[in-house]
Amino acid sequence: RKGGLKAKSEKMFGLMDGFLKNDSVSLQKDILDHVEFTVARSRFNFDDFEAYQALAHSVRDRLIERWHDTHQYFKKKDPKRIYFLSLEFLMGRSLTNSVINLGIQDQYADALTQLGFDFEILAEQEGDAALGNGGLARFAACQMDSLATLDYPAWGYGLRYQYGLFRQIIVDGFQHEQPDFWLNFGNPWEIERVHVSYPVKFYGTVEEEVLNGKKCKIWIPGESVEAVAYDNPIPGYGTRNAINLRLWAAKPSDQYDMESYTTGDYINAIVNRQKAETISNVLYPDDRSYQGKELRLKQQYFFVSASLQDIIRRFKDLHKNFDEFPEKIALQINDTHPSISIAEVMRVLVDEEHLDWSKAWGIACRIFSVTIHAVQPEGLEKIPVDLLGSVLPRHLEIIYEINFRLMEELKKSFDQDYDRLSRMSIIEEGAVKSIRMANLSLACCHTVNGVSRVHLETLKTRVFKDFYELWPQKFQCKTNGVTQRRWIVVSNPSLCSIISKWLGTEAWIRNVDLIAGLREYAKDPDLHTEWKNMKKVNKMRLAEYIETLTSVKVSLDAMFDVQIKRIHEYKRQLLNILGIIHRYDCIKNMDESDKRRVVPRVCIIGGKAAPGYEVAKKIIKLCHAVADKVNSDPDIGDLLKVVFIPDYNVSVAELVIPGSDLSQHLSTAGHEASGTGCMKFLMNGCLLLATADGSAVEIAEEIGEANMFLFGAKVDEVPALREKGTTLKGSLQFARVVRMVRDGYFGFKDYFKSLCDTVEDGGDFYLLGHDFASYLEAQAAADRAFVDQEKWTQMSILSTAGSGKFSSDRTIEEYAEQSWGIEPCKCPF
Ligand code: NBY
Repeated sequence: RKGGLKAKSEKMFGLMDGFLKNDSVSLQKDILDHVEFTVARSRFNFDDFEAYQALAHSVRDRLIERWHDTHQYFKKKDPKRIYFLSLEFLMGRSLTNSVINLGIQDQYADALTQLGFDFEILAEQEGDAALGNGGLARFAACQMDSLATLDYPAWGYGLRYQYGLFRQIIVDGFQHEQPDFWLNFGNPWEIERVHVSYPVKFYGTVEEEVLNGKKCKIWIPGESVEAVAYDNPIPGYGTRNAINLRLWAAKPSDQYDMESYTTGDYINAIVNRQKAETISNVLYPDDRSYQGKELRLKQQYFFVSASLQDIIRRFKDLHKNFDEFPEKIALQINDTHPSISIAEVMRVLVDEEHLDWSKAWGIACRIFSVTIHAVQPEGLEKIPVDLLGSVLPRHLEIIYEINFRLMEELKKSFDQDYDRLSRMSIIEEGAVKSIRMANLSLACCHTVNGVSRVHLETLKTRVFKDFYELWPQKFQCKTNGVTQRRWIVVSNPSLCSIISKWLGTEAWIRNVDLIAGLREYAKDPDLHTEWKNMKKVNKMRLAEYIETLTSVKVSLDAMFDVQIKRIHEYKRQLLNILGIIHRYDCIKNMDESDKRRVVPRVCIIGGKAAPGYEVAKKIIKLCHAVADKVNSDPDIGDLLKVVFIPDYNVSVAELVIPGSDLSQHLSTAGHEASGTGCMKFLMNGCLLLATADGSAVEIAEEIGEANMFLFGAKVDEVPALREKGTTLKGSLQFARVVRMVRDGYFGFKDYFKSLCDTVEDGGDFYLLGHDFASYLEAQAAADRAFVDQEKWTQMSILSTAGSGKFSSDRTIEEYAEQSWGIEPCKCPF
């Protein structure tokens, strides 16, 4: 019977090819069908949102078609697969990206015009999928796009949060958080798989039993929750491949608590069942540090356990012997958040598949690799032993066993060096005994990746020094990248056309190295004209957006100077604001003739503060307080405007980045692991004003320091500067601007006091005072460069031309070759 099915499926495979037609008439009919039968509105009467929904469903059909074909093909070829586990994915919108990657944007635009709609207006109807916090999560999304485009047999696994990252609203200049109801109007980009579900167990006890004369441990769990799969097809560009991002949602288990039904407490039993769903309810909005919270641990184990059951089931469909596991499977853990998967793999192999410990450990060590995104030891996750022991008792035992063996091995090399042994131990002793998830990952993973060269160096010499000395071969640099599909083709179509025109090909969209070909034309006056027009149009769009949101009118002749990212002390938005205050103060003290020489600026800041991060929230308020004062000052006019863009997210970035002239990346050197925002600005020809930190160091190598504005202390100078303490810190200018805030020049004197204290009074851990003078010089250099528009445009072209290295395609090729050992598997057209 199976043989028959196979033959039949091969025949179907042939028939399916091109099953859905993509000419304008077919697309129009298709959209109208979806209006009528999916959205259930009359095809003679539907609004923009309903049109968007119908359009999205029509695109989804085409995604599903390719998705099916790709998975049939993967199954047939059975290549080694990469499974990418991440607790966060910041996908943003799907519509435009999908039609571009499918190669049918023009056809859809045409079909909609015929129906009396505008593609771009409908695209604006879509909300963001914001299942992540910041760089880590957006990088995961860029990697999925590259994996699909480069035809790798990849799966993403994550959690389908009911509420993504909070929406930021600003009331009187203060941040307030509101829930992100992103699923309220349905989500056409996912496919619910009610039949793909697995039980995930928690709590309970561990017992011993004897099996075939051998003592074994069995876990008797106390709670079971069902994980249901939601599949999100990810189309590659210029290929038929569409891979899968499978997100798990928690549902009450069918077998759960049958007891209470029979004892008569029917209502309570139903109510209690619903509690299971809380596991996938909400994303933790903190991107700084791990809090040992039970719900967070349950989220981690929930998605890990479901994913591994799914992966092992797929493996067992075709293979009997676990010896083949490492030849067929690579598991990538995105930061340590999914690292409980190491203990879970061991539990399954030892307790369920009855492999002996060393064989199981040998397999685990060959399949796992990890990428660390944190710089500070405080950013590394710890789970209190008591918590882990209660939620996952068997996993705690397994981790103890892993640690016991690790310590035995370490003793061979480091014998009596107890300090070192205790630093490397997976168990941290102390007031709260905890599990160090990073040490667990380091003990097991064959590769530990840093996200930029500077970052890897920090991992090797500081954070994981002991491990590096033992296993230097594990440590690798994989500098981050971003996808040029979303960050140029989708978000900056005019730039996309210019690049293709001047290179004479669209091939750079798949092979971004070609973009270096623009260098040849960096001085060409015709290219300059096109480039400046493109920038002007993008600035107009941004200016309209700013006016709609904030009622501030901005001049297109001004330099649009942008800092958009999560709000953090180390990212130093405060340095930016103090710089703005300085600029304001200077202009205030100028006579009219000096004023004429000022380069007008629009300073744009955007970003969310973690809800419990008081200092970050004060920075947002200060930004508004300064904006209020400056924007309403008649002495200033268009010379300076300050704007805070609320609710920064992926689609806001898509609008802001193409319209920026200058972007700021101000982290105290040594604190930004990589930074990926800077890469998006670079691709879009925005000049960078940055510290020599994270990926900015590598950007400077690619485009040359002369084409950007570098400033501030270097990574290796920072520790000594901190040592030196408060004396000699800062400049008179710095003291003056901080004093203005302290004295209440912008109001809210008491509220801002503690913020000022962070950079004065023996504080200033992030060295704002030290870097201020150098920052102002870099800003002055940017002003001078902007006056010479030809020079500026040339620098801008060279930025885009030098951005090739920062494509996530390059990053993924490095992972595929150096960490995962996988090959492309391209579904035939
Ligand atoms: O990862 C960021 C880094 O700060 C940035 O330099 C780098 O470019 C980017 C990609 O490698 N890290 C980041 O975004 N981290 C988080 O969002 C995050 C989220 C949750 C938790 C910790 C960090 N957590 O502990 O729950």
